[in-house]
Amino acid sequence: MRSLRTGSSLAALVTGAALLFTAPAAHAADSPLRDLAAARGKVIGTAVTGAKLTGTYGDIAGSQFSSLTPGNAMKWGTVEPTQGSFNWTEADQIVAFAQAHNQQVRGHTLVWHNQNPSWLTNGSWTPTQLSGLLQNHISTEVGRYKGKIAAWDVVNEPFNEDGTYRSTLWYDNLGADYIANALTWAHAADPGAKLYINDYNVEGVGAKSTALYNLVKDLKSRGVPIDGVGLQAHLVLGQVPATLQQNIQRFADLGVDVAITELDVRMALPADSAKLAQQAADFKSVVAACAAVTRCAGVTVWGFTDSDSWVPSTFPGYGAATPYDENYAPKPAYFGIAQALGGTTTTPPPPTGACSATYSVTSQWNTGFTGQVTIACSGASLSSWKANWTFGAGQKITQSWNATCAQSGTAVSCANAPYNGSVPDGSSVSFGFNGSWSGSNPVPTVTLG
Ligand code: G2I
Repeated sequence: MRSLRTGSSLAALVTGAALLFTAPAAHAADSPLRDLAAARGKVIGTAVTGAKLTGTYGDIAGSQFSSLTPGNAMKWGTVEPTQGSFNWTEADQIVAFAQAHNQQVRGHTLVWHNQNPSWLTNGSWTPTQLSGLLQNHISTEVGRYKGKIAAWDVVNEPFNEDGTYRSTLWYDNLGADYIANALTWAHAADPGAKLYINDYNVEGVGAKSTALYNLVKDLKSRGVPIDGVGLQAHLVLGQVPATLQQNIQRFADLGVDVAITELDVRMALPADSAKLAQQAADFKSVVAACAAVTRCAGVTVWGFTDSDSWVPSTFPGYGAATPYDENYAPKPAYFGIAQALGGTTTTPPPPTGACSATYSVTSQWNTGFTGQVTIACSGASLSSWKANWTFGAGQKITQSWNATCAQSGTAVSCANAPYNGSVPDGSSVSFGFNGSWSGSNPVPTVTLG
């Protein structure tokens, strides 16, 4: 029973699962990732979308991670869409959520060539004006969150692949010193925040990471406030650079912190068990490389669920790049991270000879929510089904689809629709519902009958 009980600590956060026929070993992680990371003095973070921070997404973001990075909410184009007119709504929301969950915030990002407001990119500015705009932007944003941001990605993606400076609005008009100035202005606005330069394809030793290394060395020798480098780590399956740990170590030896800031590992779709196992090994080796170097502060994943990842829209045909699947079930990659942080649990074997039901809250608002139950069979099959559960906090089903649901008091029973009673071996069916809630909306355990 021990494995089932320890499994429930994670499962209760994520899903309610019930098994018919044979119970598989439910080797979910024994501790949340954030506790495993904290025990090693590391931070484990995720990029988030503010509007999604409710229901199961909010539960996982708040319980598994010790740091949040706003995926888009703090970018210049988001916070100042019209010159002088600010929208801090999503950024404030994420910072408040983080504080409520005792999490750090990684501010992202102040100086970049993407996602700038059109008034800025379409304007024609003298270098002096542009420099003034940048200083004002940094002072305003860093000042607003003074004391609330652990680390800022001050400058994002300044280099080309060959290690030369990228031609941008900033470099072309202000020269390379836009970087030193941005760091200096950020430090003035919040002397307590750690200030980073962040880039991609700088994970292994190479021309681009060496350019970053030389820049940091130069900045330090000039007394410019630079605390760390962010290695984004948008990786391709099976391609973790062999020199990752060595590269982290050389920055540490230079006297700066290192963070893995945007880890994901994309694969050609569809995913299969071999690819997911390779992905677990990749996540594990990246986290292990950070864990091995004292000055590596931690690892942030760029979205924790495949339903909230930039990959599929940017790389058509690729995806499944994060540690949780689209239904918020932890993937082998989740367990790879846990293992690298000293967790002792292993990847759960797929259920054998069983059909199981998994409940998740896919969205939630002030009085209502949408839920989904997926019934999956492996080594077994069903020709009809009923999913039953008890609502523990007064929730009421108001509408359902792909099943006929009845509620009597707290007891809910949903029977298959005429067209989806059959669940062959190796397949799954899902149904959805809307419900009302107040106070809390805990995830129930579903039994099949
Ligand atoms: O591109 C991946 C990341 C590379 N490093 C810097 C990160 O800031 C960057 O994040 C991504 C976001 O995850 C995406 O969500 O940056 C993209 C833009 O370069 C973001 O994509 C944008 C879409 O392009 C917009 O169409 C969309 O309106 O996200 C916006 C908000 O969903």
